[in-house]
Amino acid sequence: MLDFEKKYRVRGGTLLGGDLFDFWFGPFYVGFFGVTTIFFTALGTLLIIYGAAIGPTWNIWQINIAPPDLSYGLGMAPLAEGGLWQIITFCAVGAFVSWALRQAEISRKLGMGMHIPWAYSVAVLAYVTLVIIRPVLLGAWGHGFPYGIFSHLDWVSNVGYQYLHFHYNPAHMIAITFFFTTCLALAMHGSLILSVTNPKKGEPVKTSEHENVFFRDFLGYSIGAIGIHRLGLFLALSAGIWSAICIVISGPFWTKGWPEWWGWWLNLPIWR
Ligand code: UQ2
Repeated sequence: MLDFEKKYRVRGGTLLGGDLFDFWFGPFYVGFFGVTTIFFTALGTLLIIYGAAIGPTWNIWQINIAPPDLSYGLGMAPLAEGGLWQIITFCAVGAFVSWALRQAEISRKLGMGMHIPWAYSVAVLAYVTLVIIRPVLLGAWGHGFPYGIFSHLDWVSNVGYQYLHFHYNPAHMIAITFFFTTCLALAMHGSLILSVTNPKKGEPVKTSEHENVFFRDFLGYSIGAIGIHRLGLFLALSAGIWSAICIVISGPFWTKGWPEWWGWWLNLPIWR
């Protein structure tokens, strides 16, 4: 234990299990949700390995665990016919939700806000949208994506072509813009922090005043030390939320090609 850790290793703040799992394993907080995270992760991983073992290849790029055929609808399928995919998906969601709740328990212990579990939940939402929400709205688990390195890339490509040109999806455009802007903001922030903490040899580390002055000289505006973190969180969460939106509307809301959606613009009476 590092000397300052003693102060922060406090009892309580648990959501479930009371004091039962309120202890540490080495540097790791355990908690009820630490136990459930390990359980779902171990079971899911073993099922993936089993799925690979009954499959045709051990080539890491080609291993594929596919969802059931569309004909199974929202029912259960035999293990080798997509049933494994269904149980693995259940384990994944169980592990992700457990992880978010473990973050919430640790945040409560430390008297912090719930920003971290909520932010992580947005990433989980994007996954849940792909493998649960959209398949349920479309009426078949077979609409989920397959678990495999190349197979999931093929799925993305095929679903993209199903809508003729996915880049015309306006929510996809917004999501991409948020991903790129997140990268820009993190590049600006990371480079600024490394700059002030790595001065010339013999010079002292620079302060937040230097950070503000750099951007006021450079752009005429500084968003501030807390501001850049709020902006970064907003940009990153927006990227995840618009990703979930862009895929959930493809099929359940819009079944034609996305280029055609822009007909609303070309059909405006102003062009007549
Ligand atoms: C800043 C600031 C930081 C930063 C950064 C800025 C002292 C340590 C990167 C500059 C950020 C600006 C001007 C906003 C850019 C807007 C977008 C949409 C990318 O001012 O305060 O704190 O890290």
